[in-house]
Amino acid sequence: HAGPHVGPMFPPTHPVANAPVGTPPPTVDGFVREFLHELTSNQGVSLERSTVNDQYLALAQTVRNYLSARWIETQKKQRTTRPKGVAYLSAEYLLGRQLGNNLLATGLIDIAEEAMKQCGLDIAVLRAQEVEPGLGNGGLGRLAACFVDSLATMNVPCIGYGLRYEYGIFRQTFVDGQQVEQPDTWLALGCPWEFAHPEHAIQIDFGGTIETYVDADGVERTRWVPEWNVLGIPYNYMVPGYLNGRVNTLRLWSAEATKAFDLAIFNSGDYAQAVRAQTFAENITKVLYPEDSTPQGKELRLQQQYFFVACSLRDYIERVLGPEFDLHELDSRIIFQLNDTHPVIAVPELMRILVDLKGFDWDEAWAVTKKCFAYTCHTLLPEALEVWPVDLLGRLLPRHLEIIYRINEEFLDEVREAFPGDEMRIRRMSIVAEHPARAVRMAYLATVAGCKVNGVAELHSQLLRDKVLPDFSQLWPEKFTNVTNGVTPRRFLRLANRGLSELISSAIGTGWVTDLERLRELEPYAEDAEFRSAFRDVKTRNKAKLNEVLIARDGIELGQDHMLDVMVKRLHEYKRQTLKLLHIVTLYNEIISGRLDPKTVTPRNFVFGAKAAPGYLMAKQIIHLINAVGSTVNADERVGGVLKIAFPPNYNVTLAEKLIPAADLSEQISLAGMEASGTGNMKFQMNGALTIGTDDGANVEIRRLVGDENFFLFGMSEPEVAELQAKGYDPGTYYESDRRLRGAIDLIGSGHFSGGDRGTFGSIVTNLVTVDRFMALADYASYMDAQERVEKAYADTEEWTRSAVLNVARSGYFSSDRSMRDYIQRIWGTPPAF
Ligand code: 8GP
Repeated sequence: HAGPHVGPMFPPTHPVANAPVGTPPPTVDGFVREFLHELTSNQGVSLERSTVNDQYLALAQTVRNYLSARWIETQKKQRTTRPKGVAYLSAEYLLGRQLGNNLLATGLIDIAEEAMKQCGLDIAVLRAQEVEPGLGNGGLGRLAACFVDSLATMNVPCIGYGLRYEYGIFRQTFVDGQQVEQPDTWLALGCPWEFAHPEHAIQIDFGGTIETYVDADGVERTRWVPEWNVLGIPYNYMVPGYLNGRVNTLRLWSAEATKAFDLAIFNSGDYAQAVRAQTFAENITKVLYPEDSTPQGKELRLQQQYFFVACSLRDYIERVLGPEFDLHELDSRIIFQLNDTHPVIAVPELMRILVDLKGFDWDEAWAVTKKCFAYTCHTLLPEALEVWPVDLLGRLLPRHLEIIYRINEEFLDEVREAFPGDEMRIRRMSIVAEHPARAVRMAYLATVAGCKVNGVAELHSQLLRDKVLPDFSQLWPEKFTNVTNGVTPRRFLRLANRGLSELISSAIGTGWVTDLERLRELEPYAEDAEFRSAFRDVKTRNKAKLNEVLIARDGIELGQDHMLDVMVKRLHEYKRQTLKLLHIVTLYNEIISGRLDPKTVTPRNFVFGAKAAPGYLMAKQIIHLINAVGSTVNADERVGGVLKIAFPPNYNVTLAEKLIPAADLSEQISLAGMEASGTGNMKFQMNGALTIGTDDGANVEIRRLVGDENFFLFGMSEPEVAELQAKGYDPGTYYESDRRLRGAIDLIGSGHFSGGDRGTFGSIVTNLVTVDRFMALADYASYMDAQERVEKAYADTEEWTRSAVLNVARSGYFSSDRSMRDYIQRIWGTPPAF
């Protein structure tokens, strides 16, 4: 790969060392003064009269003041050095709480803690007051948050662009075991981390028609005559690097009406009509679409997508680069990374800007555009690939549709030239699908326009080339590349697992926080009994903390001294939460039918966390079943408490930070060839859980790194899955021939978990036995075997700990810093700036 040389990351320095000139070093006294000042001047209350929310806001303000000086400094330097930067375009950022991370990044954790103590406050209580911004669904959104953290830490200029949803991912509650969605009112008590800039509002157009005209030079040109518009208001968030003085920007857009209010109509007494335009406009950023891995063909969603990329392109071109900049050189200053297909409408938008507004001729504009975009695909599910009906596009963005048609025409000419006479291929590859209805395939548009296309783990990138986009990879093999996902060790190890972090640092120093490969130096400690014992103590303490959290949060009490077996991720059939359930129900069934003595079973807590898309009925039924099995098994005295099932509602980043450090066993059990990568799998490994998993997504790379002896592999491989599918898969044969499996499924079907009602979970049972699209039954026996190996291994405490330590020691590759280095070398060409 030709790319710039990326040297070692800048060594972390103490923040004081590179604080802006004139900034006094932080002291506890100074911090107390600042905090009290914020409390009185911003919240307008005295310490004695303040609420926890006041205190949290004042503390956040104090940290924010400290960061904003560095933020301004970063921008100032960038204006003079003009480096190439990354614009990460993502409809989702699942940020998690900000306070702890920002304290960590500034090196202020201890000072702030002591300062709060001197004020008579417990910083943990203040931190718990923060509501996390849930502006994402799951893996894709959390990945974006990890990436911007890593770029800041690695000193790479980056702007994250996205949407400021007024309501993020819904808050999940359970009513009689069934999911009920509540609005996520994350802004209700104020968000201290955002900076609104209404004076930089950008007008975004929609609808209308296109017309041709002859310009001053006699050239025939096209222009868009839009019908309506809204304003995009930027809200800026600081993205601090870890102890390096850099603060990058996350810019999220909020929609407002151009004309908020019609006074004449209001005065006439029609109040609803007077604010109609406002309501209409503000709907664009009202809520996050709670869909994960399914496209939502909703007009409002297309509005959101166009709104945010149009704002972002205009912002970068007009405000960051400025009117003097020669846009022919655009790729020297920016790469727009498309996080899945949600932002792909940016491609025709850039073409429109260059051709219609800046007077480029088409070929010139296309040459620039092709160099400025790169596309990351995050899925393998064919039904998850976004497609926009031509009718809708034409109505909402008529000029963009026309541009897409022309891109397609020229692209298909290129295909014709490469494969003369192959009309089938032309039809397969067309950006515009003709059946079932005319529609634009956004993944194809992204592939045609992008300078690079990447998958998110080795297996995924290979399947992307071979199965999802085979015609494209044949035409342009050099366009395709892989960047395996990663996660930020700052949030998911240093911050979430303070005990383990301190243990690691006491053994190998603190360098691992920004150079995670250094965890390798822990390998010899796996052989050190004292270290292993300390490692176990950390796990035990993390479990105790988790217990406290779950009791306070949900009144859930886990079994004491149980193995902690965790499956947390969005609820999807391909992820196979049902397979996990079949394991649990089998154990339960064997116990209550007297074939298994509970005293011989390793006591386990099974913890689930999962949200189902509100319209995904099967997923919701599976949630219901997990809860039903949980309440039945937990209450059954015959089990003697050895199996304990917990399903805390509303799994989010905050809960992940408590669950993952406490886990012993990480469940990564998707059908091979379905999970693009997974990132939870990496977080568990990094925190010393062992994985039971299929050869899918990044599990493949995890297993290769930790070694077979430190990983519980089971199930079919992807080629085996393909073979079985080709042969014709019949789940019924597995059901018929496996007594334990049949027993478990029959128990569910019998109404045992639904008060005798066979109907409640009938569709799950029928689906499993007759369809089972994700082959849970085919992998069941192998999964049960692997679980038996888990039991045996767990019984040998020293060996288990040894494996756990090696898992941590070999997790360095899964730092998102490494992912960023790969993007820089393979795709972006944006070396660290200063
Ligand atoms: C997820 C993948 O399912 C997961 O394996 C991967 O780790 C993560 O992306 C980050 O790369 N994909 C999605 O969340 C996704 O496809 N979302 C839908 C909107 C397409």
